[in-house]
Amino acid sequence: MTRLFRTRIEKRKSIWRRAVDLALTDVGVLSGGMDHEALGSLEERLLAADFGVQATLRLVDVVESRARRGQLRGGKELCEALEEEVSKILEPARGAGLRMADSGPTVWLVVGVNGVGKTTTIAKLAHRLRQDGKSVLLAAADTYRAGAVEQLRVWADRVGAEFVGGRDSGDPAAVAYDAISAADARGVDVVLVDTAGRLHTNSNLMEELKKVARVIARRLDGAPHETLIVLDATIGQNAINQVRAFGQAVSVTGILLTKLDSTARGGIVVALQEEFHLPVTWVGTGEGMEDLEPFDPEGFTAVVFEDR
Ligand SMILES: Nc1nc2c(ncn2[C@@H]2O[C@H](COP(=O)(O)OP(=O)(O)OP(=O)(O)O)[C@@H](O)[C@H]2O)c(=O)[nH]1
Ligand SMILES: [Mg+2]
Repeated sequence: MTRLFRTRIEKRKSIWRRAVDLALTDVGVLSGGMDHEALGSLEERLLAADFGVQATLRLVDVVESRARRGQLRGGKELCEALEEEVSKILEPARGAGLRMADSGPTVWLVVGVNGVGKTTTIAKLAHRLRQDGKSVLLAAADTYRAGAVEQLRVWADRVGAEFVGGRDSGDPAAVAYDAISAADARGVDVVLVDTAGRLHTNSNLMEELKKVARVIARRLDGAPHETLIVLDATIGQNAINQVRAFGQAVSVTGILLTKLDSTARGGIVVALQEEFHLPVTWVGTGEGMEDLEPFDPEGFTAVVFEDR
């Protein structure tokens, strides 16, 4: 194993170690089982780490029934039981890559509320794609926030991507349309469509987003190949409401989870999977363009439920 590869694995591990610290060794497992207090403490820790009510209840139930059958004799067995059950929850996320078109340009539409990291994550994905030898076009369909078009143009230059931007206050659907036409004409592999941040409660802006998705679908058969919602891992269970609300406007196919470097509540990946069965595909771990990691369910469970 190369040193670089080992360093990357260590970095990934340390992110999850920081982002989900359950301190399971402090949950008292009595010889032959867990008492009421220990179960309560486990439940509290899972909720505090943002596993969400649904996944937490499922996990505590599993632990309780194993304890009742005398299968939990210590911390190691507790960790194994949790790891096994969370692996089942995360199973659909395993190996979930982002879908590419069979031929012609691939279009990924990126949505989410204000400030969650949409534009930065698009830049990071574009950087990855460029490293993989793909040609990329960034479409600035955020014509709403002043400076948004320029922000994406700067990223396009930095990562070596082509760029199509609208005028401020222009029609975002028209930008997406023009971007796909340009990609088609120039033989570009992947178009990443950046959209304005919008509160999921703002119905006008949600209507506008529907129009963007509709126009993309009409312009190119099979597009968008992915509709990715960006979620800020630091906001907790509100992320669940955001997925639900955006899901009513557009058909969300995957989740990009940002700011894992700034949270101790990374259990949200489990809550999201349990609730929506939508894969978390990539996670953001900083502000730089290298700070993006593929989400790896096995790595996650191995680190989070390590008997430390
Ligand atoms: N620490 C950290 N900061 C991040 C990450 N991703 C994005 N940010 C920061 O979050 C802030 C907002 O990022 P943007 O990419 O502009 O967010 P946006 O969703 O496009 O925002 P709007 O277009 O205004 O809706 C910036 O300061 C980013 O550097 C991450 O993974 N970790
Ligand atoms: Mg933005």
